[in-house]
Amino acid sequence: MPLLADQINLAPVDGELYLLRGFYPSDLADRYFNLLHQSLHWQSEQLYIYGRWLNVPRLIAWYGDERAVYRYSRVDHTPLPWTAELLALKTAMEAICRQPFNSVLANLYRDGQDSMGCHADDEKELGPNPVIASLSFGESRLLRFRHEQGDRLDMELAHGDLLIMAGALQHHWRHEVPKTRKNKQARINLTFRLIDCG
Ligand SMILES: O=C(O)CCC(=O)C(=O)O
Ligand SMILES: [Mn+2]
Repeated sequence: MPLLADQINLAPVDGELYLLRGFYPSDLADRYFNLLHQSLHWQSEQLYIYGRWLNVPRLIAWYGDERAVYRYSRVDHTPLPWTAELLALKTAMEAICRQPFNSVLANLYRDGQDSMGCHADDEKELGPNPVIASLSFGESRLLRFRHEQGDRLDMELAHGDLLIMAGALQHHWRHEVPKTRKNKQARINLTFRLIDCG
């Protein structure tokens, strides 16, 4: 059964992808962008990839329930306690997705040289078919999906947009935010997740 019956599923095969453009109108999205930009505990991070520690090309911050520790690339990510704004956004995401979330990864892309490599959100603590609610604030950036058979799906995520990934998407599609030579200002993306704390 589709997660959002009143939305078109944009994934042509093997998963569910719903894009709600302007979910937050621009004045409210401006407020969220400014609050999050100023108040989140942005950190640069190193990941162990192909036998080397590399700097991640963006800033990140993890927030969530105390027990919702998320492990990837050999690093345990212990969440900071929810802020008032993140809690308000989480509640809104839970209402639209009709399921709880217990953590959020915040990404800050400072300019067009900040990026996220191709990956699937398929860590086992997210469960087999995770629902992930992804909010974008600030500058627009391209999110590119790549199907295992070669199909490509590009979407420009803009200020206030909400993207929901669900169903089998993470098994068959990977996604990335490529670097760009275009002049880009800062963008914040929040991905709300439900982590199985065991
Ligand atoms: O910045 C985005 O739109 C994507 C973020 C993402 O894929 C992630 O946090 O796992
Ligand atoms: Mn992702």
